[in-house]
Amino acid sequence: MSGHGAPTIDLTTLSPEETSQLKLAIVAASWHTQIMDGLVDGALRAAKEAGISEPTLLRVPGSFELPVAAARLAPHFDAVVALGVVIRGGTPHFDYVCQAATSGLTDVSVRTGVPVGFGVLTCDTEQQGLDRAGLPGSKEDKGHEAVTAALATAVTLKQYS
Ligand code: DLZ
Repeated sequence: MSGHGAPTIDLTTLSPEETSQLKLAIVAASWHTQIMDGLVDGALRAAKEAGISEPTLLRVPGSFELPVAAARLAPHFDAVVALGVVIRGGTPHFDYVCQAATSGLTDVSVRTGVPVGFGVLTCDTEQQGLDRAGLPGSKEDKGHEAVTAALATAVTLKQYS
């Protein structure tokens, strides 16, 4: 999947009165530290730009644990963002972890009606993760993007709550 075609969602075009009132939780896995640090920094930067100074940040061991953490927090927040990095190895483990994280987070989002931003990188190589981590030299900033998408969705859905 290429990043080509992604929308430009500028948080400054959303009403700061609305976004700054949103309760945001970030759940973040811990594998692949350097890439994860970039994703978490990007997510916190996006939250700050939206006027959310202190989002809840919860760390879990791996991406497999993201859905249960998101499920526990979602009822208490307006938006949840899940961050993780899964890198393909020599066994089918990659597919199971990616599938569990993706379907689990989708289930949380649909079941609770709380937007869950998907900031889980599923990569063939470490370099692909570094390219998307929002680090100096990265081409993309997926932690920032995931927060922006979740907050924009939360603002859109708020009128139907
Ligand atoms: C076991 C495992 C492996 C091999 N690789 C990754 C990975 O690349 N990224 C990640 O977030 N987690 C990985 N894990 C850990 C699982 O997500 C999970 O934490 C363990 O299977 C324990 O439930």
